[in-house]
Amino acid sequence: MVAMAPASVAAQTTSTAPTAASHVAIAGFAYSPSTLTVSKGTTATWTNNDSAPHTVTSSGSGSLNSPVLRGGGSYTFTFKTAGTFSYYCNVHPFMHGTVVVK
Ligand SMILES: [Cu+2]
Repeated sequence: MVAMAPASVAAQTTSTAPTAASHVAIAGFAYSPSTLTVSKGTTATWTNNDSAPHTVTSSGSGSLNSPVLRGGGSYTFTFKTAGTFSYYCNVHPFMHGTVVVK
């Protein structure tokens, strides 16, 4: 007879990255949240809740480059590299947002 060792059940640790909302609402001529923090590989979605058109356009050399989003329109982008990415609205350059990818 071979004694069977009890199987040890490893405690499952679910890594909880700070709940990274991956959605940005565009409303009232502002991005909300204005700073979105996500983990690498996250697909973020912007949805324009205004009736005015908006864009999601990288400042500098970033890759965000949405078409003009009409009311109800949305844009998605998958962040594959870590970093801090600033963007603005091409129609209303006073609108600014940032995505921090960890
Ligand atoms: Cu705009």
